[in-house]
Amino acid sequence: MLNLVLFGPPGAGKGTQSEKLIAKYNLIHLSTGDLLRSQIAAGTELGLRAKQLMDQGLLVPDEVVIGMIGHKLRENQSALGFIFDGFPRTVPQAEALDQLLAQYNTQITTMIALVVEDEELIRRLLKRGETSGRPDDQNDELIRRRVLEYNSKTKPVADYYGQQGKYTAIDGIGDIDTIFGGICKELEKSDQ
Ligand code: B4P
Repeated sequence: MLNLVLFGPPGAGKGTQSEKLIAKYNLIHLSTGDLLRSQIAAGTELGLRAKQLMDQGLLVPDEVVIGMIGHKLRENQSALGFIFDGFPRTVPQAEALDQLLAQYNTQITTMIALVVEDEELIRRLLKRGETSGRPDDQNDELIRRRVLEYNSKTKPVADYYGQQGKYTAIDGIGDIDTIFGGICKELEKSDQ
């Protein structure tokens, strides 16, 4: 069973590569960003609280995203594997994910980190903001805040998986299909 954490800063290509990976490996895609945006679109209380934080480039509280992922795992108990996109984003989220997966006698198999320098991230997200309508992609200052949140709260998650021997870094700059090829090669290596 393949349980992949696709990791990287905002704009690194997690969502872009997830789409291609789901098609190839028949995995269930769990993106906390997408789950939160669907709560916002539905106008739920959780969505309203999350929107206030997301619009400021801040992370949503751990218990909120852990609860959402726990619910999705229960709904998809017979799945052949998962791709976690944008989750875990803090060490407590990573610890909670291990505990959740242990309930189903499974664990994270690999973490792939897409490495992209800050200025390229900002350029990509500003470009996406021209068409996405996402409030958190709209201005340079807000995007820089998201990158700062990543550097202070999310980066330590890489060490968490590194200590378990599950961390692999992939260059996230360049052609989307070439990056995808590199990820597939790593996954097939770790499956042997
Ligand atoms: P996310 O939805 O996860 O947003 P993201 O990090 O911006 O997306 P992603 O990184 O997937 O974008 P992609 O590279 O695909 O989170 C949004 C917010 O939700 C967070 O800021 C936070 O507030 C909240 N949140 C989510 N999860 C949370 C959690 N676990 N805990 C707490 N809060 C949480 O795409 C970026 C752009 O780059 C696209 O336009 C794409 O076309 C382009 N691109 C991709 N690859 C490229 C390449 N190789 N070359 C050039 N451009 C490329």
